[in-house]
Amino acid sequence: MAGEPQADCLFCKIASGKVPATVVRETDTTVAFQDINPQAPTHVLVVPKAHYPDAASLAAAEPQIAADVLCAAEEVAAMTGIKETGFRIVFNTGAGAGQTVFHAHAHVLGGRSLNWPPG
Ligand code: IU
Repeated sequence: MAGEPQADCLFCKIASGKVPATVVRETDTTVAFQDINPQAPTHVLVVPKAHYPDAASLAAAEPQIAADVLCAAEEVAAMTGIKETGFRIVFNTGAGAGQTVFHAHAHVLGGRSLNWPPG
């Protein structure tokens, strides 16, 4: 069924606590944890507990949970002090855009100057 946890999905396992991660925030529908390979002084991933392969399919199927992910990203930015200095929320969507883990996730990045356009 759409949104059900997938046994072979790393972020489903992190969201359910089966695989450890440094969790910084959790809500009924989302989990936020430190990226294992940070690209900025603050680099947190926000994932929905429901499994959708990318942010676009999440938004199409569950717009309220997509909004929850965005709100959680804002709260992570406030908690980590990057809201004041500027931060970026990134949803790599599809392998061609650099997505490597096919469970929807927001990257919350900040703590250094961020270039535009991204690479
Ligand atoms: P991407 O947008 O799918 O490329 O992002 C996947 C992110 O997941 C990437 O930044 C990885 O460093 C991160 N990650 C992680 O935090 N823990 C893991 O065990 C694995 C990937 I695999």
